Amino acid sequence: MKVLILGIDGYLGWPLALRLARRGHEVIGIDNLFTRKFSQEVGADSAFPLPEPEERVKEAKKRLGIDITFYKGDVTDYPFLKEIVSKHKPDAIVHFAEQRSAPYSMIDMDHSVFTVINNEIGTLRVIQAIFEVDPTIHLLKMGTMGEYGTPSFNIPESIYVDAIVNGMKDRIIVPRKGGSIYHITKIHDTDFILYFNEISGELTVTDIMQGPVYGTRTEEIIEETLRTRFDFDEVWGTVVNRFCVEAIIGQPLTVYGKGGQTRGFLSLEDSMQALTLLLEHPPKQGEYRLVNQFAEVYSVSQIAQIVKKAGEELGLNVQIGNYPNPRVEAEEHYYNPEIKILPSLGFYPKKRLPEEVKIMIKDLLPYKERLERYRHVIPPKTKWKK
Ligand code: USQ
Repeated sequence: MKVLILGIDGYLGWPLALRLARRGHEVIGIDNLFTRKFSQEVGADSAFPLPEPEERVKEAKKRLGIDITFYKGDVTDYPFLKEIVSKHKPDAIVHFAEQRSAPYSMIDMDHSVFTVINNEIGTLRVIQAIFEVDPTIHLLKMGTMGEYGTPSFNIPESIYVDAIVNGMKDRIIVPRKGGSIYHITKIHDTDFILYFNEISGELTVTDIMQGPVYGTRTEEIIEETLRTRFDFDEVWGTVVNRFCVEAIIGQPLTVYGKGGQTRGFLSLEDSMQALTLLLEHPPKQGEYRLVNQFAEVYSVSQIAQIVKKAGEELGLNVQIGNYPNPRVEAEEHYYNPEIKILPSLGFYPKKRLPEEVKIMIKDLLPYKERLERYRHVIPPKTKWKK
């Protein structure tokens, strides 16, 4: 299969490129390198030093014997995007090329506006390129479990649900409630994709609702030079990855508010497993397929306990802190999402959080000095309520 990865330089994009190429697929990637730039904008950097994209491609060839074609460019630049899609005519396009941080989208109104323009125009341009070049291309679109919010009903794994509204029965889109401007852009992406799928009858889509991903490794990351980026600052880092770094540098774990915020997590390795299964088992032509993608459900407080235990077993002194919540979100709530499509394709989580956290801490420990230099960008600063 020929796969075009939009956002190949990112946390998920790079390991997916390695995985697919190693499985014999032809991999082409695009990235505008914005995440590198935006991480610097907030004074942060990846925990692991990142080679330039051209270097990464050379290292992949040298260490794994695989070929990856890289283009620097922006998916919102339509002539550029169309040229690459026309030139390579991929069987599938993986769309990761979005601003992926909830806090970044909430820094101020300019960052909210940027996130909306970047993410929503990017998605519309990808749909346009598919229609104009080859409508049979499978679009694998990264959405988020955060599109659903934290409702008091069991989250179904389908786009429609039968509901009774004001006493009358109808089939409605599963209610969605974003917890940041970033999450709202993902909801709009889903609306766009579903709409064009329905009016055209031919857009073939897998719309992935993925929970937060954690981890430092995949099977292909066998060398320092093949590592993917790893963010831990208050804007770009996600909760498990941040807690591991905090444990190492002796920063009390930054539990926001009551810590009852509950999400469906999965490891980087299992995210790669799931994405590969979905690409290798595409939906029928013209089908819109929604997939919930996570492996284990935990609250933030439970994660803090897991990281504390793992850290202490490795000789670290780990404190659990308590910070006023910079976000506006439910801190204690019901959470029960359905997951059936990935298991039906053979997905089984290979990594579990308690064991994986230990591996992550071990991988990060040699970078302790580098992590210490970024101590000031760890405490929460970006507030939802101004
Ligand atoms: N949290 C803390 N302490 C921290 C960081 C986060 O308590 O130091 C809490 C947050 O308040 C939130 C939860 O942990 O309740 C998850 O936050 P996160 O930063 O790990 O993840 P989030 O901002 O929701 O976004 C991340 C990715 C995003 C993806 C999303 C999946 O950045 O791209 O879409 O996870 S989900 O969370 O299911 O929406």
